[in-house]
Amino acid sequence: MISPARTYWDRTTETMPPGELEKLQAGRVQDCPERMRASGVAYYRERLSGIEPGEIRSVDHLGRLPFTVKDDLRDHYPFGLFLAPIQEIVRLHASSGSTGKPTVVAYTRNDLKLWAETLARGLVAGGVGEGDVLQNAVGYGLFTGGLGFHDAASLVGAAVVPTGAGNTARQVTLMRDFGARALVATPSYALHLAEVALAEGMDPRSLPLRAAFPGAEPMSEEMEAELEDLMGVTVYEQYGLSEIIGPGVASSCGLSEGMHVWEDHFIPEVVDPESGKPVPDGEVGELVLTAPTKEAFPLLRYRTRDLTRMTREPCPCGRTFARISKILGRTDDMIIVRGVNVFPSQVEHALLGVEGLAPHYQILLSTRPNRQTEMRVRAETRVQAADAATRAALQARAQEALGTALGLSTPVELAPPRTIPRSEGKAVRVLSQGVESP
Ligand code: DLL
Repeated sequence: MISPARTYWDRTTETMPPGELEKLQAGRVQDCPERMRASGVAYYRERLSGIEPGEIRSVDHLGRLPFTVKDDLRDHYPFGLFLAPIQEIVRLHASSGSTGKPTVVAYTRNDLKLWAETLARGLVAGGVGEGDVLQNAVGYGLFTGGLGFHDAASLVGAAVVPTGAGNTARQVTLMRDFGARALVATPSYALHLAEVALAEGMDPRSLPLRAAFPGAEPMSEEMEAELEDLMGVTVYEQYGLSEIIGPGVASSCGLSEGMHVWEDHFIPEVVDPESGKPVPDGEVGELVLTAPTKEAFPLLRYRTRDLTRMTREPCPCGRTFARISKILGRTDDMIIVRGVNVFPSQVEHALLGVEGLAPHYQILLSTRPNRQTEMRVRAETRVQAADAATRAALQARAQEALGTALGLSTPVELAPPRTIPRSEGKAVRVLSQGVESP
């Protein structure tokens, strides 16, 4: 039953002394390049040609290996990098991405077990177990969210309601009728669910819902607080990506900031995105992950493009695993406006600090040949402004907040309540307009 945190799915592993963890990781990183070499796949042979057999003997040696990037996966579409023969593969997922071929990932039976185990740790940290109804409102299908959480929730013994995303009014009714105590949804869809519940005259706070497990897109502190407040839940944020396994790479324990990386299987490094050199703990950089234990598709030093900070400060929950902060942006979602670097997450942070604005916004970019990118922000108001003066004051406050946060004067358009499109999965916040090819 949902109970306060400090419960573990796998206490021995989750609280492993750092020295033991290092030993475990060392064995795993040693094995993986050898498996790759033995596979006969030309890509691995070439990639590892400068590395002596047995050279990688600890996590500290990982830096000698080249990075893997998304294009490596695309270039070997669909199955070119898999180590397991198709006879051993029991699941395929894919993520579309905005350009080019999708990236395809594969799982053996053991990989599916490993995935459910690591994600189960996150669910149990949020108190989910037997006797709980968990509504799984992320997409089922090629997206890893739906089936990933489904298997993990089944493993911990919760009764899963596999609604997937969409059909929101019905979701809300089911949530009430089935007495869901846990919800999995993207943060933007969780907000939308709360909004629809309120519109149907149902206060989500009066429901048995106790814990939410949002992930798959950035969520500012303000957005998290809004979710907790609107739904009367504790939020346990989840992080992951299909290439590494799906959700279940890192999970929050609710007792400290950030998310514990399940680093017995997913080994994190944080590097300077330009130089690729490691940055010290506490500094922002790009998260690089090594997944040495998967059978079908292990990865060495995969560049996630996600920007975060890592800490090894002890956590009151007793877990010894490193934590990453909220994802602060992606190296590829940075917008350069009049020479200033802007991340959408900064815009969200600034807007949600302005009283009167709802957590729904769009960043509108106009790019014209030989002109600098211009940025406007459309921000939804919580209520219809009573008069022009109130509206103008709110607009001015929003512009000021953005100006301070970004160091850039940014025009703000106010949008009436409930006019910015809601998403069922990952919200689209940045819209490019007037793009012409030069
Ligand atoms: O989004 C897996 C997932 C599903 C995670 C459900 C959590 C919950 P992809 O579709 O491959 O996989 O997208 C991965 O989503 O590189 C991040 O940029 C972003 N992302 C995932 N979790 C978070 C998070 C799933 N908690 C990409 N905060 C990643 C911010 C996140 N961004």
